[in-house]
Amino acid sequence: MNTIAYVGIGANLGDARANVADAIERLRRLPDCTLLGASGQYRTAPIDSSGDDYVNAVASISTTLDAESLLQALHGIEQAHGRERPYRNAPRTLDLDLLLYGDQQIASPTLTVPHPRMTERAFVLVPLLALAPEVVIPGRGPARDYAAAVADQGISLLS
Ligand code: PH2
Ligand code: MG
Ligand code: MG
Repeated sequence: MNTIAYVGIGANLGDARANVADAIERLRRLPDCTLLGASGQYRTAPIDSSGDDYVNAVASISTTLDAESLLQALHGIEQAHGRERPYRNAPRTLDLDLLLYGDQQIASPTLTVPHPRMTERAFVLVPLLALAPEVVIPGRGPARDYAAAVADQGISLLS
């Protein structure tokens, strides 16, 4: 069965724009996945994090992978970019977060979907709504209902 999943993409180390673009290409080539779309790239101020401004985007895929397998595939792409985790929310070459997996709500030791903080973050909501204005967050309702509350967070579309 095919499930539509949304992936949050972030980078603020190295050539962040190139890393985000490469991540989207790797998602396109991922086995058992079809890339449906990707937002533009946004420059965003770090939230609960340090270092340079981030580059963020969101991609949508259709996949036959289950959520845990998709998460492993996302970690593989992070590893290909030399992702290191010296401490929580450290600057990173590439971060891929599984935001939404169909209409499922998942709370396992390794995975929480919908992503628990996605409704509080413009760097997720703004690209997500650009890509999928009607998207509904399981258990929380339309994503657009949360946009006003994050309007004060710094974010700008890169050309
Ligand atoms: N990711 C975080 C923490 N803070 N801030 C921005 N602007 N963009 C991110 O992708 C980001 C963050 C944890 O993954
Ligand atoms: Mg993240
Ligand atoms: Mg992550």
